[in-house]
Parts: sequence; C-alpha cells; structure tokens
Amino acid sequence: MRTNREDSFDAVIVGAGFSGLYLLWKLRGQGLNVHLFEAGEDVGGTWFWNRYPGARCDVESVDYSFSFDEELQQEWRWKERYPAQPEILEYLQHVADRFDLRRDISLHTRVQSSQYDEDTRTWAVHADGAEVTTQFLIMATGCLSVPQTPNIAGLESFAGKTYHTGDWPKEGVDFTDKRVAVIGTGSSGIQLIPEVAKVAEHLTVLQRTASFSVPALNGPLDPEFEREVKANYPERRRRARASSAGVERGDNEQNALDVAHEDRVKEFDGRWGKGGFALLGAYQDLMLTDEANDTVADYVRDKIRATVEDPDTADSLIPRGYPLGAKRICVDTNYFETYNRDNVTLVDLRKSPLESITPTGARTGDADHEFDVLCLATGFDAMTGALDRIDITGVGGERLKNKWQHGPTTYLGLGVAGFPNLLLIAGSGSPSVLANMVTAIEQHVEWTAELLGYMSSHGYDTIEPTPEAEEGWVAHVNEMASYTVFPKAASWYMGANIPGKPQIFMPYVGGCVEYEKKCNEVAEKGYSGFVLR
Ligand code: N01
Repeated sequence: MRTNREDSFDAVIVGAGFSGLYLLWKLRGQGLNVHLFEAGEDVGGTWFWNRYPGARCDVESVDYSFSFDEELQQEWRWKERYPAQPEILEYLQHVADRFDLRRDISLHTRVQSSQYDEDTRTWAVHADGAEVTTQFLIMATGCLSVPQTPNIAGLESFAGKTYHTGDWPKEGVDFTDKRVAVIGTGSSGIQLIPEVAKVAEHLTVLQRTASFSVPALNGPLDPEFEREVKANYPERRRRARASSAGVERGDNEQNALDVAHEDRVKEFDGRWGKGGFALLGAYQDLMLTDEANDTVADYVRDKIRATVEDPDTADSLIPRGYPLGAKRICVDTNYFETYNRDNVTLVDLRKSPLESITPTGARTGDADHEFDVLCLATGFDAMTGALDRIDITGVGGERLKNKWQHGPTTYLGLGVAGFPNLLLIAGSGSPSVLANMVTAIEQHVEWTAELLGYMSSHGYDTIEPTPEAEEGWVAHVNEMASYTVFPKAASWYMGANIPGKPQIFMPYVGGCVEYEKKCNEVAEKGYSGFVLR
C-alpha cells in the first residue's frame, strides 16, 4: 500500500453501521491506513436513525450480531429474543469503543462526492469540508438508509408535527393524549402502530397495501437458551453461513404441494408457534410458484381473520394481489390485535383513496380525518439511494448515477465496471436484504479484506470488473429472480416504491451459501472477472 499522510489513505469507508465498523477493524488489523466518514452524530448506521417506538430487529439477537470476535460474542448479553433499537445501537457503540474504532471515524461528516483520478489511480473524496484521497473507496452505506417521503398533495400544509420512522428525533416523541395518524404499513409501520396505540388518544392508520405479518413471540432471552447458544457459537455461525437465509430457519426440503393439506397446516402451525421467519422455511417451493405460495398466504390470511374482531377491518387487513414474501414479510408484536382497540381506526386507502393532507389531517375519498401528529412509515430509497446521493465519477468522467440510470449493475454486488477500486458492501446483486444482514456483511467484509491483502502481496494497485463479467452477473441475478415469485410484487426490492426508479429486482435470490461459493471461486481463480493492474 502506498500512502501514510493524514489526508491520504489506503482505504476510505463510507458509513459506520455494521459493515463499516467491521471493515474498519478488519482493514486496520491488516496494517492499512483507513478512515471512515459517517453522516450521523454517532455510529450505528440504520440503527442510529430508526429510533421510532417499537423499532426492533426481526432477526434474533444471538444471530443478528458479529461473529468475528469470540470474546465479544461471549461477553455481550442480549436482553430479548429480538433486539430493540436502543440495544442494537448500544451494541454497535460498544463495538466501536471496545475495538478503539472511533479514532479513525469522522462523525457528522457526509460524503458529497468522489472522483477517480486515472493518473494517480486514487479517489478524491469530498466530505463536508474534508478533502482526502484514497486508493480504495468502500461504500458501507447501507441498503435501507435513505428515507422516502412520498409526494402527497398538501403534505407541507399540515399544521401539526410530521415525523418519518427512518429519521426519528433523538429526543423521542410523546404521543400521550394526541390524535395520531400513521401512513405506511410495512415493517416500520407494523412495529410503530401498536406502540402508538397504547398511548395516543386516537390512532388513525392510513393503509394503502395490507402486509403479511407473522408474530415475533418476543420476550426476555431465556438464560438456558443463551448458555446453549454460547457453548456452541462457532457451530451456530457456521450453519448460518452455510444456509440460504444467513440464519438457520430449519428449512424443509419438501415441496408444499407434495404434502396433504392437513399436514401442511400442521407444519405451518408448528412454525407459527415458534414465531418469526421460521414460517418461510416450511417448504422449499414457497417462493418459487404461485400455487405453493398460496398455501402459506392463505394460512396467514386465516390467522388475520381469526384475530381481528370487526369483519370489515379484517377484510381490509388481508393482503391480496401479491405473493407472501415478495414484499418483505413483517414480524410483529400485537399488530393485528391493535385493530381491536377502541382508539384505533383503519382507513383503507384502496377503498377510499388519499386525496390530500390538509392543515388538520387527511382527506380521503369520502371523509376528513383529523389528527395532531402525522407519522410517515413510508420506507426507503432502497439499495441504490445512498449511492445515488453521492456524486461518484469513475473512468472517463462517467457518473455512477448515469451508469445506473436503467438499474444498478455490479459484478457480485461488490464491484462496478469503470469504477476501479470502488467496492460495495452488501451492494445490489448480492444477497444482502434477503439474508440476515450481519451474515451477509461479514462475508463481504472478509472477502474484501482478503482481496486487499492479495493485491498488496501481489503488487496490484487497482481492481475493477470487466464489463462482460458485470453483464453476465446482472443477467444471472435477473434470471435467478425470474424463477421465483419475488418480481410479482411492486416492492422496494424492485425499486417500485420510488416514482421513476427503474424496476429491476436488485438483491440476489440465490441464497447466501451459493453466493459465497461463487465469491470464493472467483477469488481462488485469481479474481476471475476482475482486471487487476
Ligand atoms: O418501508 P416499506 P418500511 N400513500 O417500503 C406505504 C426493513 N425494516 O420502512 O406498499 C400511502 O416496506 C407503502 O404502501 P405500498 C425491512 O427490510 C426492518 O416499513 O407502497 N402509503 C407501505 O405500506 C423492510 O422491508 C425492520 O402501497 C404509502 C409503506 O408505506 C424495510 O426496512 C423494521 C405511500 C412503506 O413500507 C422497509 O420497511 C423496519 C403513499 N403515498 C424496517 N407511500 C425490522 O428488522 C408509501 N406508502 C423489523
């Protein structure tokens, strides 16, 4: 590696979430001169910004955590089966302190642009007044880090306070005795709604699309379970890496349609009773055909009917028109039960479309709804949003944003042709959001660190995918998606939630284990598909 001046680095990392923190530790351990820029006031990434009441990970805490340090995983004690946002943030702050990462992090510093210089083979990085150069520019900017505020008529005219779940005030929001409205019933809305209903005078939920959700069955972490996990952690982590979802769900190899209805229901019941994502692993074809998917979708629809007392409300809450899981499935605590409360009203925007926000509330097709506070749980400009907002210029002055105008193109979700030494962590075209993010991140960070070590020991300065390798990978990602029911929903996986965004299925559906095999094969063949100079 070539540099050691204060404004010149071997690697600049953007983002101090799970990816950026681990990468910083890993690269520093290899003797590289690394700096990390983070826009937030503290480390934490998505867990710094998403502080809304009820915010919680829906992967279990013992799995949604780093495996790279044995002492860390033995010492840290998770409080609950599913970790709440404050606990995850505390964990990431602890990681930053424990591994002395903060000395190489500039907080509150947003990267605005970066240009590749073909003569010096370095990237110039401009970040809120800081100007540095770096050999490698590594984007650990997150898949769900840019909140999306919809363009609803009259939104600015609302006289009360408006909050977005993805950019929640640090000091919190007191809903006591307030009339509150929530727009959005994806994972964030489904977590927020039961919490707001507990304290608000009245809650109005403005729902456009009903979601499939399974109960989390959260609770304090059972000490016996914790002991068992910690005694077998390396094996548990190995199995997570060797799984499709980056976490063991007890996936069943059978096809749903090869099984009698009663047996299927028994299998679904068993998994429903365990809570969380286990339901998705009930049969291997649930995401492959409409017919198989219908079996589990109908099962969840029946659960909703059985939970929600008012039949009209239940009917509106029943998801229709897209396969279960094709919009990311939600995991909840008392979500459907919340609609049995006297202080909660569901407005079905499919029956009564949202015309405008008014100074005192919302006007839908047939009524005015008054409220004091509006919460937008309207999601993110996913996968590409953070990168789009940084002006990244590669070889020949080509802008990444322009290159990706018809959809993101990458090789393995790790590199982009025409952008040497720009590396992505959990980029489009990798399993990322379809997996336990921490498993996916660890695999990417370790692959990237090994690559940089290889380049250093073999005397290479730059790496970039060939256009052919990139084209081939994009075609493979699309082909794999086409064998599934995923593309059948207007989801954020497809970019469908952002007006004008090209609609292409962005994550890799092939599963973590197969994906990691491919990445390792590429490395073993001297980084085939990449050009090293
Ligand atoms: O966002 P979403 P999210 N008028 O895009 C609605 C992760 N996550 O923040 O579907 C009315 O899923 C929109 O309706 P529709 C997880 O990966 C994880 O909830 O477009 N409604 C939808 O209901 C998740 O999938 C965790 O018709 C409008 C909602 O807003 C991802 O983040 C927790 C509208 C957006 O849902 C994103 O989840 C939270 C409009 N104009 C998030 N515009 C856990 O780990 C949008 N909507 C548990």
